[in-house]
Amino acid sequence: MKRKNSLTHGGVWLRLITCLVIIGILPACSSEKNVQPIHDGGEELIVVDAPKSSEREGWTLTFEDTFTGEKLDDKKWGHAPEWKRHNGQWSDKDAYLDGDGQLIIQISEKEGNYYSGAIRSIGLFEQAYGYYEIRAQLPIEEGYWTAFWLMSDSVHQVGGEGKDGTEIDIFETPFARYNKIDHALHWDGYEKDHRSVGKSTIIPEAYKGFTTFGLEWNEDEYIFYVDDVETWRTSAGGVSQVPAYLKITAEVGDWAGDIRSAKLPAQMVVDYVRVYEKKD
Ligand SMILES: [Ca+2]
Repeated sequence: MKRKNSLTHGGVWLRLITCLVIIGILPACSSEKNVQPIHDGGEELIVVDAPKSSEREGWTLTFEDTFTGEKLDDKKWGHAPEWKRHNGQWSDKDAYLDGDGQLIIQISEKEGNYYSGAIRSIGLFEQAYGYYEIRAQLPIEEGYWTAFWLMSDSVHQVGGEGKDGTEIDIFETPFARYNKIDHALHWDGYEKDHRSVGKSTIIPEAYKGFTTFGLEWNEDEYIFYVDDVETWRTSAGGVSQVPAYLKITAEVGDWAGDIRSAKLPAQMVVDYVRVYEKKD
């Protein structure tokens, strides 16, 4: 299902899967970068972009979307309202399934106006604590950023630190042009009492092919991962104790640089989203 896209988006890296999964002979393996073709008697046997198993030791899967089918699953997601956002506007038509197993979050331009895709699980799936993971291929131009984040409407409640609601940005890419991946927390609204902390890490590999971004959120701290490597650990704001919904978005804004240099439409390609809760 995913061969065409994987090869198309592979660029100079041939996105070949690390392992042949021959049931009972070779175990599945999870690393998807720096992959070599596997030869068998002169014939190249290649499994492209085999999905990583959804099993996670010590965790129970509570939400999964692999974005198969032709239409976004309305039992899991809705489009975010077509609000104006910074220098652009969210637009339903810029968040869609490609029919080949992937979600597309697009950034587009029409008559000098900029649009981007955004979906969210508000009212459909909300959870406190757990492990949250997205696998996506990110665009790397200026003028827009992509993000996977968790949101609670109670983030607007001033006081109580972030314990009564925190915006948790599992990843965002305002500094893609510097090869940076950003994580951030926001709480106590977005006005004068707004508090925020963040971590920015230079990870060029994150912009090459598909990358996983993960968050463990437990009662004591948040732990952020890029391709299963820990990038930030914090308990800032006291750690939110309330359920949050998922958001996958792109936005256009000066923060990310000059949109006029971007080749549009541009796309973030999302392979899957998975959420887990810790087993007792
Ligand atoms: Ca608060």
